[in-house]
Amino acid sequence: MKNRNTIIALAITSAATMAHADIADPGVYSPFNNAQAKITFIGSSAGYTGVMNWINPDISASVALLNNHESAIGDSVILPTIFQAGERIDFSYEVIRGGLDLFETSDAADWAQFRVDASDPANVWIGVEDIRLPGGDSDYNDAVFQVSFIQVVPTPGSMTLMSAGVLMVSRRRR
Ligand SMILES: [Ca+2]
Ligand SMILES: [Ca+2]
Repeated sequence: MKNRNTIIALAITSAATMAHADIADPGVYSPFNNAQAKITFIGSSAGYTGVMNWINPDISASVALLNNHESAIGDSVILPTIFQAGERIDFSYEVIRGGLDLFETSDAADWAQFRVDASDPANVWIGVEDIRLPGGDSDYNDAVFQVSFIQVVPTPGSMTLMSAGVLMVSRRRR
């Protein structure tokens, strides 16, 4: 419990720091080839309820990932796609209870709702302001997520399955 409180405090401090940044493109980019992206819920201090979605360009649709009031801190989702270095990932945040709204990192008109800290490109933080500016209080802690990139073996699906099999075998031996 102490750890969780520390994480929330860090999330809120970090988001507050980010609030002073200028409006910038909140796009997240893979720093690696053959990377998986894991989205982790860091914390929330908000009255409204919202859902973080991944905008999947392959199907032009949003995929719900995490909820700022229902997800537990540390809950994570791995996106079902392998990203190449420099490939952009966009998200949307939909407020589903409170001041209903939808914010997309792919829409410049919504960029002010997001603050991104990519100082560690393999562990990017996204803070959301869930009330459309200038109405919102710009605390950017209404929902905070981390996007972690993990390099995977650069092989076709069969090889990935094989390596997974090897991993299972080695675990059984223990
Ligand atoms: Ca706010
Ligand atoms: Ca807040």
